[in-house]
Amino acid sequence: MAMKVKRYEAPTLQEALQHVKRDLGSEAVILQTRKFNRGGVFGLLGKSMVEVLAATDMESAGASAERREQPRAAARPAQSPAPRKPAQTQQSASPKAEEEMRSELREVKNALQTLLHKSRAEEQETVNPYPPIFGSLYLQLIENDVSDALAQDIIRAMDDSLSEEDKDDEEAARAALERQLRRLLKVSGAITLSGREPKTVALVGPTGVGKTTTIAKIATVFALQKKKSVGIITADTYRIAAVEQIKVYSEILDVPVKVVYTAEDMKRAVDSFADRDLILIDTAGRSHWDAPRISEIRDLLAVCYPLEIHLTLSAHIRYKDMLDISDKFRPLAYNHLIFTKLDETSTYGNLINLIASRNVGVSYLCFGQNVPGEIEAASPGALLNLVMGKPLKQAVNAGRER
Ligand SMILES: Nc1nc2c(ncn2[C@@H]2O[C@H](COP(=O)(O)OP(=O)(O)OP(=O)(O)O)[C@@H](O)[C@H]2O)c(=O)[nH]1
Ligand SMILES: [Mg+2]
Repeated sequence: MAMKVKRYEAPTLQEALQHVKRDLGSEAVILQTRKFNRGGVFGLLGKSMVEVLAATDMESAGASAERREQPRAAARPAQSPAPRKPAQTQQSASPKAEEEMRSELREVKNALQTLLHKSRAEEQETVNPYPPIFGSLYLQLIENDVSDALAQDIIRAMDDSLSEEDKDDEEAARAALERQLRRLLKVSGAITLSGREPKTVALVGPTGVGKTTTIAKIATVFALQKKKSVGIITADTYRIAAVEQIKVYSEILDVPVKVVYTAEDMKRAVDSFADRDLILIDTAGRSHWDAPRISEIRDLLAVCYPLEIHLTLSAHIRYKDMLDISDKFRPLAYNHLIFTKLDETSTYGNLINLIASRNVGVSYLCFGQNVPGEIEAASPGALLNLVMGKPLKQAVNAGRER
């Protein structure tokens, strides 16, 4: 097999890999990655760069280049039908030119072998060559916003879990990826009612993420579909419209609502719903940097224990913000995660980035403004599909089909 080997440089591994994919196609094998500093004085203060050495066989490189050519060819004016030169040139290469090319390739291969041996001996940041399918699965994860560190962990774990002959088998590699992802996904799923005692559930989180809307969606599922008795308590007296908003939902759903201002009010409201199956508590949205206001919520909820606390997050925010929010809301001791606004993004890697780094299960996935509807209990299948880039509606329905 004739190999084509190329070297790429970019500020991040992700960008370098995107160049590789664009240039050599998704079958490319990553032979080596290395970090180095560009510029600066004596190697100090330079710009941190990543070098990637990638290889592909000539055929698939040609095929991927051809695929890239197609849109341009289609856009060409009809009066200038250019003949497909590159293919002809390749076919009519003289035996001498072909032999020269072969010998060049042999040299490249030899140089590569030496380089790989050397790098294995000296470099700690070297990625061992993986089979091509690992490369394309890795890129698929990166394209869906799975963090580079997590994607590398997943690929390493796949490599460890597969036998040598299964490593080249696409189906086996995909199944291994699915197993690794499932291992990372923590899912708590729908709220379960505990029996005689009412189940008390509070939603907390940043401003405007959809807490009130999600409370209304959950109330609909339990009150209308499951025919359970539901009570809603709102502690969001901060915004003028907030109380009105929840009252409108409670009237439509025919579910009683209590508005509370203090911990004593909260205690009375919870006690008054002692005959209910489910008590849903809506709280005011708080900036995660506003620790005093977050502790006000903690004081209000302290009188409701035992209760479930679901931290509600918009799926479209940056991973760094998700991490900060999930840290700053820790004083509330939340024990579930809800992701809303799945419909406002198209990549879902952040969900698994966060889930893998926090020991909390996902309860619900929300994907639209409509009440009722546009909510699904989280399932491993749905999260897996989202992370692997399946279309939203298809992905979230997966849980129901299983
Ligand atoms: N696209 C989309 N919009 C949503 C979703 N959930 C809620 N929204 C919208 O987001 C906006 C804020 O929703 P709320 O339910 O008021 O959010 P909140 O978290 O209660 O807001 P605060 O109480 O002010 O913190 C509204 O316009 C909702 O219709 C969702 O899953 N997808
Ligand atoms: Mg609200």
